Amino acid sequence: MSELRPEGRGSFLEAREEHGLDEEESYPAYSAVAARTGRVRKYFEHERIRQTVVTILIQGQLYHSWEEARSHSETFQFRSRTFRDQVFTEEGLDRYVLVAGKGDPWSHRVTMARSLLGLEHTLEISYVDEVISKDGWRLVSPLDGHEYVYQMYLANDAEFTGRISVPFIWDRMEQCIANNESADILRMLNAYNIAYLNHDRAVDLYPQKRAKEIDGLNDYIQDEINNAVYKVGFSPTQEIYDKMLSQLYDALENLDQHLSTQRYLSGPELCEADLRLFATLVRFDIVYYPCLRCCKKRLQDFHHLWPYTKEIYQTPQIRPTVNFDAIRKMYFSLGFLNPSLIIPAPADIDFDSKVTSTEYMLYSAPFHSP
Ligand SMILES: N[C@@H](CCC(=O)N[C@@H](CS)C(=O)NCC(=O)O)C(=O)O
Repeated sequence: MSELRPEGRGSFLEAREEHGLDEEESYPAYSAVAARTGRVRKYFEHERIRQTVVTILIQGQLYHSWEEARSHSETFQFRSRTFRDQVFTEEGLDRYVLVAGKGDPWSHRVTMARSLLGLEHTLEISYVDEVISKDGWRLVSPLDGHEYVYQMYLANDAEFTGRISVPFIWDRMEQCIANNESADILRMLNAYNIAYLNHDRAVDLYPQKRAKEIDGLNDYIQDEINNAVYKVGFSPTQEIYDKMLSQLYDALENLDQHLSTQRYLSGPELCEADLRLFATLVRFDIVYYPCLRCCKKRLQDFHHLWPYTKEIYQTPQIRPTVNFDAIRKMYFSLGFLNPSLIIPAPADIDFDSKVTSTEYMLYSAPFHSP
C-alpha cells in the first residue's frame, strides 16, 4: 500500500495544467468541456479539440460543438452543474429510476453495485442508446415523456448550463434529476442496502472500518486510472501524450504490484474501489488500447491485474453487467477518435478463461480452486 499515493494528486493537477483543464472539472468521458479561463480557452482552440463533438446546455440552449457554444458569447462562463441530493430513504426506491449507458464506465460502477447488492428488482433502470446522438444521449424508451436526456436536465432547470451526462437518478415523483454523480449513487446504493435490506452485512462495498483507505484508493484510481486513459486519448500534443502515457502505466504497474500480495484492492473483500478500477480495466484492451492509444502494454500482459480483472468479470452478478458490443460501439462511434466510424471486429480476448495455476500462484490470495 505504501507505493500507492492515495492523496497524491500532484501529477494529475500537473496534467490538467498542461491539458488546460482546471482543478474542479472532472475529465469528461469524451467531450472536453470546460472553459472558464483563458488557459482553458487556449486548450479548446487546439485543432484536435475543436473537432470534438460536444453537446452541452448553456442557459437552457443546446449546442453541438464547442465552437457553436463559443458563438453564444465571447465571454460565457461554463460551469457544469451537478445534482447531489442524498436520496434513498426507508420509503424505498420505487420513485427512482437509474438512467445509465451500457458502454459507459461511469454508469458501469453503478450497474455493478446494483447487481452485486441484489437491487435489480428494487431500483428500476432505463438505458440510453449505445451510441450518443447529435443531441446527446437518447433514451432507448422514453421516460416520463422525455426522449432525450437533455430534456431531463431541463426539467431540473430550464436555464441549465452544463454537461449532459449519465448516469443519474431520476426522481419520478418530483420529475427531476436527484443526483448525477456516479460516486454518490454507488455509495448511496450501498448505504441503502446496509440500512434497510442487508442486515447481516453479507455485502458491504464500503465498510466503515476501511472507509478511509477506500476513499484514498478511490481518489487514486479516479485520477490515475479512470480519468488518465482519457488524458492519454485526448492529449493535444505528442509531448503531453508521452507524459500522460508514462504516468498511466506507472499507476498500472503500481496497482499490479499492489495486487501481488492481496486479492482485492483493500484486502480480502471486494469494495467500491475495485468496481471503479474494474470499470476501466475491463475496457482496456477492448477500447482504450486501440482507440485512446493506451498501447504501451496490454492489460493481458500484467501478471496480477489480468487475473484480478478476469476474476471480477467471472463473478456471476458482474458478468451480465459487461456488454462488450456496447463498449466497442460507444467508443468507435466517436468521430473525433475514429473518423471512418468503422467498428473493428471484436478482439479475441477470453475473459472467461479460467485463472491458470501460474496466475493463481502469481495472484497470491486464494480465490479459485486450483
Ligand atoms: N461526474 C460524472 C461523469 C459522468 C460522465 O462523464 N458520463 C459520460 C458517460 S460516457 C457522459 O455522459 N458524457 C457526455 C458528455 O459529457 O457530454 C459521474 O461520474 O457520474
